[in-house]
Amino acid sequence: MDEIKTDASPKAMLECMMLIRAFEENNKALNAAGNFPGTCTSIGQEASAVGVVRALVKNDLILTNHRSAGHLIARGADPGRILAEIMGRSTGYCKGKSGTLHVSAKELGVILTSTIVGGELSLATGVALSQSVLKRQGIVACFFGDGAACEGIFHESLNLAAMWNLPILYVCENNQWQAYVRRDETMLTDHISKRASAYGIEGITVDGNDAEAVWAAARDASARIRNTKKPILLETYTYRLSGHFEPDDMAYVDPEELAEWKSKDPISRLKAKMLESKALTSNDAAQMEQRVQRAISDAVSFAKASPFPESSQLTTDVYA
Ligand SMILES: Cc1ncc(C[n+]2csc(CCOP(=O)(O)OP(=O)(O)O)c2C)c(N)n1
Repeated sequence: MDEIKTDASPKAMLECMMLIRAFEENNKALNAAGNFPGTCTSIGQEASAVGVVRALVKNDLILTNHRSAGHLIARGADPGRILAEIMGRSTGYCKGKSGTLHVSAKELGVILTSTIVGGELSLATGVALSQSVLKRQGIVACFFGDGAACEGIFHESLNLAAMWNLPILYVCENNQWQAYVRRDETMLTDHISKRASAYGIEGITVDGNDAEAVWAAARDASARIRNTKKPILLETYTYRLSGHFEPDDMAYVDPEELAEWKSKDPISRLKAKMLESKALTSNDAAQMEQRVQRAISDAVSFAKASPFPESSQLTTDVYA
């Protein structure tokens, strides 16, 4: 049974980031071995996913993009069911009909992942409108990339949300890449958050490789959204440490830039901080690693043993 997770203790966030990393590395390995679809992994962006998602409460809703495994796992998704979905098995979140690019996990309040870049922005704005009209408590968190922030749909969505006081946290994961194009080839400024002032809303940039800082910023921002019902734009400044879509040898990335960002790896960073302050022992860390590896091998066994959907199911659940 899936359970929404809200534990934001440093230990819980660290283990969750380790699980996301192991899940994504495993997807890369399965793809390299053949007979497994390519996926857009979120390696390097775990602190952004975990920090924001763990700042939400149970009745909040999430809409995300093509790089969604971290958001789903942070919310409490079962890695086995995500993997089953990627492998087209009937035990997956959408009974094997979506792959990673269109996942919806209603039980976790994850309304959709959108493979149409920017698509989630207008849909999330619509969901926030419905939360507002129906006087529901939950706010909406909408994840998108810096590339999506260069599309017209970003401007229309934020302007409308500002005008209509919609309870939405727009989270731009600025990972410096837009597929194979460097961010600085498509925009002259470094920060997406600056655009918030154009709509009369608050814009914040946070170090997206610092899980605790992301969590604090997202928690404060979501509290303000609940109180004021006004949208906020939160930019998590981070880096995509792996390819855009597997397989990807990243030949287009400057090795020095990559090495610099690897030295800011969000997982090693939090782990080192916790070991130093004695909030974590090396034994704790080893146990976490074991639990994570067990979870991944259980996920693989579960997905591989799961059946494909029956052909009679081809047209069921296709329309909402
Ligand atoms: C409307 C649309 N245009 C182009 C694509 C192809 N595409 C998929 S991901 C991507 C890059 C998106 O960059 P960004 O929004 O920064 O997200 P990131 O991949 O960096 O997480 C592109 C161009 C698409 N899926 N949808």
